Amino acid sequence: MKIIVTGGDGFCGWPTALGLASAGHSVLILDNLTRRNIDDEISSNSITPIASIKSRISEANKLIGEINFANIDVAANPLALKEAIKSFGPAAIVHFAEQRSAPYSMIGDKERCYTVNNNISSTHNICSAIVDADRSIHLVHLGTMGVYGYSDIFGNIPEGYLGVTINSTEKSTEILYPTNPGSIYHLTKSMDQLLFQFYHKNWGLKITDLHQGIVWGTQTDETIKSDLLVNRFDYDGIFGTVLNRFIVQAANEYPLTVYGTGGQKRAFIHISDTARCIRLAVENPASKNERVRIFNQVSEVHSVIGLANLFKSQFGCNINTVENPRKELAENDLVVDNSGLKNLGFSPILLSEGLAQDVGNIAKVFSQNFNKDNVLTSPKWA
Ligand code: USQ
Repeated sequence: MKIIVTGGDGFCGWPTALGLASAGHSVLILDNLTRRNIDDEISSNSITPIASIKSRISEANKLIGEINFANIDVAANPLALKEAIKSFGPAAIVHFAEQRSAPYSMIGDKERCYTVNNNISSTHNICSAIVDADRSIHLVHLGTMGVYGYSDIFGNIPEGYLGVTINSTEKSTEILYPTNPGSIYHLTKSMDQLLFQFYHKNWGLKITDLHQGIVWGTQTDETIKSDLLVNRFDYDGIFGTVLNRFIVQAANEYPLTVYGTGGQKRAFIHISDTARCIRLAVENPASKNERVRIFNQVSEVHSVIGLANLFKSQFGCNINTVENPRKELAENDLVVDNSGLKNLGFSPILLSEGLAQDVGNIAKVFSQNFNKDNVLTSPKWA
């Protein structure tokens, strides 16, 4: 199958693109390399040294499969996007081309505007281009669990749609789950959902929206094959996510940074499972008449303090409880339905299996790139 991966140079996009190529698909990555530029802007670095896109692509064609690249800004250049879609002729487009950091989106006016303009335009430009290019293209979008908020106010989190009974008619129906974003970034993913609903209603676009939890780990079966294919691994206070930060902190004997009480429960998924789930969604497309298909792309739920205590007992780490820079519930319960992807064959990697190995790898190979000045750099939500 021919597949376009927008944002295919990023943390989730790159291993996904490799996974699809390895499975025999022909992949075209569209990316403007903005994530690399943001590293310079915020004086941060991936702890793993990532190769240039040119080296990545050339090595991937030698070792993995058919994979090409075009430097296109999907948000700013809708004409180039449409031309690329028309000339490549994909059966599916996997859309990662969004600014994905909640803290980055809360730094200030410039970052709020960039996140909204970039994320909403990229999603809209892709939907609009599909209408003109070929309406049979299946769009697979990487959404986030954060669109739901993280409370149990409506019970367990369903897959996108909430069953309700209308007071005035006493009729039961399902509505798009009421969003409760906790950052400008999460707000853009909530807004994406309305774009999908409209493009599906009006033009019948086939869309799968994957509400993913927090990704951990860094390497997949493909990225591990060569230094030139290695995935990025963020640990800073802006792009590093909690479990990966704990992995890097443990490897560098840095006290684990628990925000607030650590009572926040979140859903997690390993990076290899991100790539596998996207492949499952692509190879089992939503049908034309189905509503926008929404799956929760998650493996397991942990509290932040639970993770910190696990690391403490396994690796003897110290825990540093710091003031929470975010406005979020101090504690929450979270139970998530992930039956959609499981019904397609998803069998999650759980934390205990890969954890020690990941910590060991980082400790051995990449520790010299750790800069402790980049750890407590989150902006405040206030
Ligand atoms: N946290 C800590 N210590 C840290 C870092 C974070 O206690 O050093 C806490 C935060 O306060 C928060 C939780 O850990 O309660 C998760 O924070 P995070 O930075 O790991 O994740 P988040 O900002 O929610 O965003 C990440 C990705 C985003 C994705 C989202 C999935 O950056 O792209 O959509 O995870 S989810 O969280 O399920 O919405």
